[in-house]
Amino acid sequence: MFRVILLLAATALAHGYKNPHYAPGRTTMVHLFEWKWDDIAAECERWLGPRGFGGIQISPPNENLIIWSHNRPWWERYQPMSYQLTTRSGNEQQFASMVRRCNDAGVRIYVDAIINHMTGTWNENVGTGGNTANFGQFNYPGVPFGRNDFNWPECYIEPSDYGCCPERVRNCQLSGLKDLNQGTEYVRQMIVTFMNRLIDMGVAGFRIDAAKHMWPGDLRIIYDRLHNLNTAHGFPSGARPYIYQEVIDLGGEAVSRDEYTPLAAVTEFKFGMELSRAFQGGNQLRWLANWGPQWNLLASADSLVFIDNHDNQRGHGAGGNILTYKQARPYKGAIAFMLAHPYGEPQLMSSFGFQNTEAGPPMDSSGNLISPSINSDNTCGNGWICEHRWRQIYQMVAFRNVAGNTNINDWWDNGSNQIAFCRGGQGFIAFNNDSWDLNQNLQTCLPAGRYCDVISGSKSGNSCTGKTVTVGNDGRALISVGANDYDMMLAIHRGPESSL
Ligand code: QV4
Ligand code: CA
Repeated sequence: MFRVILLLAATALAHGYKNPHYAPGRTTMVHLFEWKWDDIAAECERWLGPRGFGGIQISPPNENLIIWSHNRPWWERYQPMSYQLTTRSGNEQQFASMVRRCNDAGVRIYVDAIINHMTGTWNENVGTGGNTANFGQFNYPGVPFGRNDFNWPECYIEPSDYGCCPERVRNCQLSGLKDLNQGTEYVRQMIVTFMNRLIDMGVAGFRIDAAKHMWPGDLRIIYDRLHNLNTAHGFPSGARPYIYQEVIDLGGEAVSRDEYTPLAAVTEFKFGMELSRAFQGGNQLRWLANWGPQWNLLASADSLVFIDNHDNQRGHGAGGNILTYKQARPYKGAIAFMLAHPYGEPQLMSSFGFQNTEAGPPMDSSGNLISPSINSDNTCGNGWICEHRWRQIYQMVAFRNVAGNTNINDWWDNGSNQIAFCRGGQGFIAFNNDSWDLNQNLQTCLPAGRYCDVISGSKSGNSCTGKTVTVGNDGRALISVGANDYDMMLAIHRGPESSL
């Protein structure tokens, strides 16, 4: 009996960490990779808030090692020097002001928390906050951490360890990054203090970097010591932070995603891999009719999903052949499917352009980040891609908000790569990834009327700059997506962006 109660209590707690606590009517977060805090605050007010985005994953906010020997690569931010809030993205005061301004605009902030490790061993040893370290001594005075706070004896994770040896995956060094021992009270305290400071400043949750490399039992203790979200930032009282743990589990490893779902949400890497394959033509779209757990994906409520992330868009982490902004047409198709489908908690990637997979974000010769410029057509410049400002993508964020918690109904397919479905009576979408045109009279489930296809254009007064769809009294409409159309999908919904 007691055990049952304990289990129920643990489940209830885990459930608490799986709610992103978006403002009402919002559903989607975007990773603003390597953006500065001041720019994010402005983006919340001028774009993300008004367009209905739910939240932002930010780059790690705590001090990292400056790595000039690799010309300040993006990955230097995954080598912590301390928990002081000073990075190339900004200082503590700028961070606090960003969180306040974004929450006021209805947009939540989620922090990428690097708590598995500190830095590797380097010749350079100064951090973005001015702290130094003695790597040979495992000495990080900025925290402070010393030898006893790390796992001993020192060992390195070998590729073969992933198949056999959970204790090596958890207690050895990932890429030579000095591995903290979260089993010690002092280390937990430092981590919890860091995370609670962020919660008190108004953040809504965390991505737990390298969660696979930490013991679930230690993580549970850390999560349970976190404060409730700050009600002065508009969160309901008693709200637990949203936590999504980075566990790359494509099957066949000694550590499984299922060890982490009892604690909180988990990144579902199979999601982007399978959709990338399908939208590149490696699998027929009709098979997506049962998209979800039947594809061996996590339960929907456990799952943070995305097409690409900052690792696999450049060949780091696991899983090849991931669609990115570089294959714009199929990428937009996969993103539209993700946002139109009710499965999972979706996250968009917003990138800087790159050729070299190590290259850092746009910066000047002193290493200062260069802000994105905003063009008159809403796109970005100065080297920033801003996928979240592509019409086909932000319009689908609005589609998802309108679809709300409806299910899929009236699935249609042509037995190949033309598919269509409704979201209750709220929205309708069709895809054509075949080499011939789609011209069908389909059930849209929408009230009779005229709708603007938010993919090929947008509403302008009472007309549409793209395709107009006329829905009859029976809910049916002629749907056309040519094989050579600029985009492979058509989407209409009951929101103001689409109803004419
Ligand atoms: C090098 C050698 C090592 C050697 C070491 C000695 O490669 O063999 O032991 O020197 O010091 C960078 C360099 C890497 C270097 C390392 C240590 O690329 O060559 O080791 O620094 O100084 C990012 C990058 C890594 C980068 C790391 C730290 O992807 O290349 O390493 O940041 O700067 C697995 C994990 C998963 C992980 C994924 C990449 O299960 O958790 O690999 N994903 C997350 C993040 C990711 C980040 C980390 C984890 C580490 O998403 O961006 O790695 O925080 O799948
Ligand atoms: Ca570890």
